[in-house]
Amino acid sequence: MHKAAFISIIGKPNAGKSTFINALMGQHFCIVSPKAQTTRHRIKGFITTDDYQLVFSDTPGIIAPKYKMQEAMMDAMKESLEDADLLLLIHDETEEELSEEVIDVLNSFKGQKILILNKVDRLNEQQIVDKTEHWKASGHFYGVVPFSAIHPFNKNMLLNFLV
Ligand SMILES: Nc1nc2c(ncn2[C@@H]2O[C@H](COP(=O)(O)OP(=O)(O)OP(=O)(O)O)[C@@H](O)[C@H]2O)c(=O)[nH]1
Ligand SMILES: [Mg+2]
Repeated sequence: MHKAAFISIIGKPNAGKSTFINALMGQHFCIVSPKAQTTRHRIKGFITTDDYQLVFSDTPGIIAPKYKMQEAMMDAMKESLEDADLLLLIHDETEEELSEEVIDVLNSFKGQKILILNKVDRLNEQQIVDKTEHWKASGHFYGVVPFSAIHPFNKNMLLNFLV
């Protein structure tokens, strides 16, 4: 059976959204930089196999907008959610809490939500287990997947999970 899904990638600035899409695509096409707010527009990535097609939409980092361009960036992010089947929140493992802005976006999305606990290359196994359990218990997400966008060893497992 051929499956297709639109997947919206959201998260705070610098969480690793663009690196994440690059990791899944296995080639570089998103802009990645250590400076926050690198992604200003929606960028799409496609993974097509005989069995499925996944379309990823990269989005600007979620912030409380302070000026016009940031408002436009947040509009672009919200627009990406309108046609999404699935939402992936890319979350930096060092962040203990979800920001108010992120929670608002999560609450506005009616489909399934998955938290990607990113940058776990900086953690030991016990820390990974503890943080994964913490986010599972938050009740916001259908699933929580520990990941490292720069060392994506479990990339195929993640793709299978998404499919
Ligand atoms: N250690 C580590 N660093 C990561 C990982 N993923 C991303 N980074 C780093 O985090 C920084 C931000 O990555 P981006 O992919 O540009 O982040 P973004 O969420 O797209 O940022 P904006 O587009 O600005 O919202 C870069 O310096 C990345 O190299 C990871 O899995 N582990
Ligand atoms: Mg980006």
